[in-house]
Amino acid sequence: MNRLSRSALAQLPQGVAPGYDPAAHGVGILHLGAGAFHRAHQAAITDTALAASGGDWRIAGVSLRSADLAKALAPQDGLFTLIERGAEGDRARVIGAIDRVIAARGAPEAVLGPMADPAIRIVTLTVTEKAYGIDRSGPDADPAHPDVAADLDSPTAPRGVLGLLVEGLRRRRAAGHVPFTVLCCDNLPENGAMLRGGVLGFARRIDPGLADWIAAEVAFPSSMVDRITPAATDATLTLAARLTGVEDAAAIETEPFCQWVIEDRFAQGRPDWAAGGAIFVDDVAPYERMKLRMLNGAHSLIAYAGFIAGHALVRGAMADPALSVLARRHIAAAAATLDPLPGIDLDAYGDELAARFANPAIAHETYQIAMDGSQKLPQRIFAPACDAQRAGQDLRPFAFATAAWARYCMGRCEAGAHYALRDPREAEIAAVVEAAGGDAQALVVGLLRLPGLTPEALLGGTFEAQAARILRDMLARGMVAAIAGEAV
Ligand code: CS2
Repeated sequence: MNRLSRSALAQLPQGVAPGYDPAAHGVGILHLGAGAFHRAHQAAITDTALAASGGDWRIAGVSLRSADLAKALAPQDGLFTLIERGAEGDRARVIGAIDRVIAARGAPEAVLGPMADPAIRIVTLTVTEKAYGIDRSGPDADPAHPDVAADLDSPTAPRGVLGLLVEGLRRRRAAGHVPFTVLCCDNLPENGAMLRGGVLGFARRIDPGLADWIAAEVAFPSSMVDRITPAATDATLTLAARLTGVEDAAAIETEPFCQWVIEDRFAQGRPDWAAGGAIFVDDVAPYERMKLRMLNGAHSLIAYAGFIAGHALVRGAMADPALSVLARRHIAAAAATLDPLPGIDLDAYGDELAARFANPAIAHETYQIAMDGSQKLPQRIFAPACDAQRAGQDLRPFAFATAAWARYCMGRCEAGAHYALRDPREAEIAAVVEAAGGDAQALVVGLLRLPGLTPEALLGGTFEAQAARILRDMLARGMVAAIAGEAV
């Protein structure tokens, strides 16, 4: 079987190849974090935009950690297969929007070169919540984050996100070029303002004049991104080969649903992303809140409660009647904390979420979503819990999700097997678990008091007491019984 590449495009089945000639379009976007999510979302939408309206808007991707993707895509001319898997079956398309992927680890110049090039008009990011090194209370750069600390010591050879952006912008300014627009596409609240705060805080520590220039000249629009994309497996590659007739070492699979809501503040233009379904609005924050609280909040509940109850996959957790009742209860409680959004029916959105979680074609691991809880719970669970408390609404769904996270933080299954927590605050969490010695109250109190984690308003009151009681029940009866008891 031939390997996917530009010369193999002609042999693809009807409708699978990009609807344009990739080689005819230059690169205008540098993307940090070229993982499966970016390729299923922004790259796919950019691909549609290029087919509809053209432009020099192809993407140079950057892998900050591993070189695997760069190696897989190089012989494929950046092409890869995206398989959309839904009730109507599987649909493959080859995406031509990525020009190449750069392996950045130990090679900052490979990223800083393109960043300094005025052809790059937008830098986009999906690097996960923990990679930024932002102190959210500012927002400011967090000098205790390992990448930020290393890059403040050596700002012209950075390895982290803030360091790379600031050095890239410094070079643009030094060369007299206009800066690129910075578009954050991670699941963080007010993600544009958050990243701006981190970048300015970093720049201010090394060069206040540069910080002032960035503050005045660089746009940081916010965006809300959504597409459930599990990690690819060997089965993904086999399916891609069956659907396209060519071999692809970088194929990925995703759900049919795709949403991108963006603030339209691009200093030097942008692709026609609306042609690919993106929505442009003046203020993304309410859309972000909806998605973070309803989708991601319920996802985290399902991940923690489901994982401990023995469900490896989200769809399996949704097939458990009691857990699916709790997922729907959570979605409804999250929706109740939101202001009405013009053009959006929150009930219908919630129903659609439950159906997406249950998609039988998508094998999304609860363990994958459970990762990095300390980075996710504030915007997914604690922020809506604060609003619910203020409005006198039921806190129990949020307390249940928090108790499930605390149970997960214990690091062992009910049968006794240990698993890795995979959280950047793992050492602090382990110390709290150790000190609590199996006492539910001590564990909840200790975890919620990790510095900077939980809003003051949630400490020492009903929310904390409820979470502790629920955790005690989970430990006494086991997660399956606790879920069943909660769902009646
Ligand atoms: C998930 C998200 O892993 C997680 O934490 O909740 O990656 C989720 O699948 C996406 O945000 C969906 O758009």
